[in-house]
Amino acid sequence: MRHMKSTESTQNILQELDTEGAVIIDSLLSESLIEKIKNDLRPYLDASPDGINNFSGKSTKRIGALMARSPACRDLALNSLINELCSKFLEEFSDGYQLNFTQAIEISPSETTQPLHRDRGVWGNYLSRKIETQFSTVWAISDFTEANGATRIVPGSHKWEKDREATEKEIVFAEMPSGSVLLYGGSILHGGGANTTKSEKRLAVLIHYSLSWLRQEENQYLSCPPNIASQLPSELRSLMGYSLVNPILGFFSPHNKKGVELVSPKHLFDE
Ligand SMILES: O=C(O)CCC(=O)C(=O)O
Ligand SMILES: [Fe+2]
Repeated sequence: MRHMKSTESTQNILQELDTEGAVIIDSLLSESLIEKIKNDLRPYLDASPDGINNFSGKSTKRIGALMARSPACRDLALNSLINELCSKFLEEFSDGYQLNFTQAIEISPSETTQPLHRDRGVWGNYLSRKIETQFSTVWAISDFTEANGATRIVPGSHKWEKDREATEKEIVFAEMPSGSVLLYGGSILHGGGANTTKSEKRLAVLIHYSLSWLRQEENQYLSCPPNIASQLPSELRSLMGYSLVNPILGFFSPHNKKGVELVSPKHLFDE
């Protein structure tokens, strides 16, 4: 897996994403933001049960609704380098992009490998593979090592025929220090790793963005309803879908507002 610095040109990062299908940007987050993220997430992780099968992971906790639950994770969603890369990565396929999915994933000792998959699978097989569906980020909140469950990636598999299976030799591990971020698209084969350590937990925050005309995988309006969204930066609300996509997609008709019809959800917040 290629590691790049955050000072690398966006063109070079996108070039690597195109050829290999994934890339790591090292050390983007400050120690203090990492601590804030851990503190925000801990009560929810502690209250969450493990998963129920080998995909969700029987020694793995997953929690969503991160924009509502974690002020520190909002900084990740809005990270300017990530948004610049995402915008360029998806611009060919849509008038814009949106927040698609937020999840913290904590992999504990004894977890086995998650089956390799392509994240675009959530939309079925209806879309041409020529259309990129998403831009995905996996933020390392703990260090990621092969032993503690670093994400497994199959470089190049975003250009493979759908049914080709990866051999063990073709799989690499997204090892990275905390504060780094793994980037990939909807078509690359990947999955969470096994945790073979005695006591280390691997903590990640996944923030995925998708084409603004696709149904969001995580329902952002229920995860972060208007009463909470009203306290967030306007830019983040727009990203979650409280906005129009040119010129009319996503309109609503406000209650009790005479003569106001087919407007942007921004009206909810008097914008
Ligand atoms: O936990 C990971 O490293 C990856 C998880 C993943 O790919 C998924 O749940 O879709
Ligand atoms: Fe995945």
